[in-house]
Amino acid sequence: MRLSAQTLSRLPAAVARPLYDRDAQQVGIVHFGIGAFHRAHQAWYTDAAMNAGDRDWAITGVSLRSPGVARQMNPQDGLYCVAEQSGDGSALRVVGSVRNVLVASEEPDAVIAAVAAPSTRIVSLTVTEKGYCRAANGDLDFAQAHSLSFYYFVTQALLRRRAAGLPGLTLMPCDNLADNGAKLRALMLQYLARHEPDLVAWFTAHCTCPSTMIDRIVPATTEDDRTMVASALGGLQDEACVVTEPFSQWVIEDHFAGPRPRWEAVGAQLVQDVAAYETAKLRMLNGAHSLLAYCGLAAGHTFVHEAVADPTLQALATGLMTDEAARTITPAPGQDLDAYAQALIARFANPALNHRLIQIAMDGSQKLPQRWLETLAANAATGRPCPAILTGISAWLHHLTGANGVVDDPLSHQLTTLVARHPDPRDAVHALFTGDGPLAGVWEPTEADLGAVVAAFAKIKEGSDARG
Ligand code: CS2
Repeated sequence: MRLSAQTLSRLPAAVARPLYDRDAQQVGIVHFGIGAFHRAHQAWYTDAAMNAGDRDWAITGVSLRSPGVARQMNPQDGLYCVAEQSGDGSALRVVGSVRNVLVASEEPDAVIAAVAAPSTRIVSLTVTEKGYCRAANGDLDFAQAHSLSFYYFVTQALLRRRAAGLPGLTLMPCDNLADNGAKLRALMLQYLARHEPDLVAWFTAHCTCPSTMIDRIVPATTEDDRTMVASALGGLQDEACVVTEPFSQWVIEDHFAGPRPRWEAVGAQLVQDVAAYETAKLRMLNGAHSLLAYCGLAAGHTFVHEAVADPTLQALATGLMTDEAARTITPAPGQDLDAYAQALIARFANPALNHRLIQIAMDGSQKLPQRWLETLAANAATGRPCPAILTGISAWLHHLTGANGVVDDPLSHQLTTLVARHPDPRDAVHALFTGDGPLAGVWEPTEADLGAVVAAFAKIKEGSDARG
């Protein structure tokens, strides 16, 4: 028997559930990219806000292509369980904020209608870094931003809203990109200027794109997780459950085109400027994550908690955070970057989360500029070396040789061909990061940097070859 509106009353009394009348809520948010992260983060905060008395912020989720999440959630009336896990045990809550999930490739008109509906005030996005369809220079890649991208659906809906005299929307990106609000706005304006130039002035006057810093570690759900959740739900099967850590953080630029949920009443921080939080999170947490992923895989580990238990790798991750990344950040008032680094090591060590290194290793070409290259560039300006990140770059090169299996990256063909053509890491670094390389324009390696990469690469390769 599946979790659903009908079976909710069968849940064991200890399991928390929605305290509001779900059927009476209007949809206020349309969310593109309703994966595990959104379900454990924004939808969870929104459910908490409605539990605390807020109304009419139900969410329509959109998957652009894959029907997987719709098949999991729609038969459950959008209900699912968030299980927070740590060494101290687990806490479960059934979340009710998601009304339904649409699959854009199957029902494009329903997606446009949802965004154009009068009750919708916010369109939010977790489409991953590559979902913004950027070319290497950061501009919109029009070939990628075609009729199955969120740009198309939002534009069609904005045309309808303008024609109907409805208010504009807040477009809120929740992906790990630096300055994500300003980036989304610039890309959206490029799309409109090409496809609907008439709409540019209306968009500028009626829509906003606040930046957000989002943080919660959410590994991909496994069959074991589903079995554990079903047993905690008294036997009810939940195909859409997510497992996460107890920690969560959401810092949002308070720049909305219209109303918004009272997320600040349930732990989110609404601020004037998210930059310091966002930079710290991307360069420290995500920077250390990518380091642990590539170096950890090279050292034969599978999970983040295993990699961070390895003293050499823990020292490397701490070095990246405190000696390299933190040095490039001007903290916001009250922000303590050393304490942040320590807390991150403790979060990575959570033994109850099976967070796979290979999941983090995905899409390096989209992640490394804001995680590593900006730190390298900022330190280069003051002549400070970055041995940990350079070791990370060596481990990424090793990853691109296919050492950890098939490379999962939108640029995989280009990257793996380039690394195969340049077996000397010095040449590979030049070809990747300089000239017209796929990651050029952020960081210029010095001779000393190249020497460090060559030495680290040899060590990584030796260790990995020795293990067979
Ligand atoms: C991770 C992030 O997969 C990855 O690349 O670094 O998803 C990370 O777990 C989250 O950003 C934590 O907030």
